[in-house]
Amino acid sequence: MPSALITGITGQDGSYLTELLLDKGYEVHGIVRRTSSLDRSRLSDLYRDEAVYGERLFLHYADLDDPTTLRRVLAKVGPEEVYHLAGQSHVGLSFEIPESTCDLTAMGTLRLLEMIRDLETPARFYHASSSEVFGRPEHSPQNEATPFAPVTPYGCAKAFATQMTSVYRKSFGLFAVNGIMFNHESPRRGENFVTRKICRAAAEIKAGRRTELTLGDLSAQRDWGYAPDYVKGMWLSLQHETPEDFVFATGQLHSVRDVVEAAFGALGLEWEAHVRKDPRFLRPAEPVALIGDASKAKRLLNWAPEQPFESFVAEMTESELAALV
Ligand code: NDP
Ligand code: GDR
Repeated sequence: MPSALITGITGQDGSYLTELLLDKGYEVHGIVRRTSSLDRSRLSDLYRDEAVYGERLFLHYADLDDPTTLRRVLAKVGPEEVYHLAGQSHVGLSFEIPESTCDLTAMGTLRLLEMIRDLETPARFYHASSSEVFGRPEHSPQNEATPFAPVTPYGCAKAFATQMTSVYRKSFGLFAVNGIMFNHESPRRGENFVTRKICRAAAEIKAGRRTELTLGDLSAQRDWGYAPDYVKGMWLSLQHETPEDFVFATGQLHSVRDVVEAAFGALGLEWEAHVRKDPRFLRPAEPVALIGDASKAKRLLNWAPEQPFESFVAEMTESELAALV
């Protein structure tokens, strides 16, 4: 049975990746940090399944800023593959908490690379990099050769971690891969990311629980895809014969306004009467024209995004509505 260790297993991507790896016959280990609530909602079905939890899925306490714990888990598990997804993943909040964002996301990745380098048989390593490394690029769409120009603390931290991953590949021969992922969403998206926030508000307005949704920049554009498609790319990139960096993206731009129209439209609501702009949600700097060219992933991994924009926005909105009744 192949074994994998996932950092960030309790997050959106970690939970879908766990399901994918279990389906493929892996033994899956995840690191979790101590929190005041034991509610790991995205994993709860697996956690309650006696045939899975404690049999093929194992959780270990550790923290990205506590290297001893990470080293201990790595030594105990001896994974063949490490999927490094943990970090402070909110770009807007990285302006409020830049030091901890950089410590976890940049230094946390370096610490992990150092530990893997020391292993007798180094695990294959996947780093969850981000389109935020491109910031304000000179060319669109962006691919693996596009220079980094981050404009946010989060983007700077990911740029450092991405370049370190490639330094460790080139200098120490690690099988270390950067997946440069553009935005991807699902019903399991964190509640303060814009797609989930919009879909939840649309459902609550439909159910008569509220009347208003406040947002920042409605004209901001992103290349939005569907999270379960992206975790397939993570797995494929570690099965490739050579370690390479890959862009994972849809190649299509949509605005925040498009998300609002799709979510409210899916429930037969007119959005104009409900949406209000609030400068609190504007950021000191925004990346522009982030749109990905995933042709390398298509060519070498046979990867392509499957679920289209309107379809996953509708799925997210319906899931929010179902949770209310
Ligand atoms: P989430 O925010 O949903 O999950 C983040 C995970 O990191 C959670 O499991 C969280 O644990 C864990 N974590 C945070 N801090 C620590 C810490 N100090 N020690 C251990 N674990 C920690 O993110 P996503 O699943 O959406 O994204 C996964 C990764 O991919 C992130 O690194 C993100 O930056 C990156 N990425 C995501 C994209 C997207 O569109 N989703 C696009 C590009 C990159 P806890 O549950 O305890 O908070
Ligand atoms: P992003 O996602 O910053 O791209 O990072 P987010 O959903 O937070 O923002 C997308 C765009 O929407 C605009 N926006 C708002 N955003 C939030 N969160 N709340 C609002 O009210 C709001 N109004 C407008 C934002 O300004 C932005 O332009 C995500 C994360 O998953 C990162 O971890 C990942 O690396 C990148 O995607 C690629």
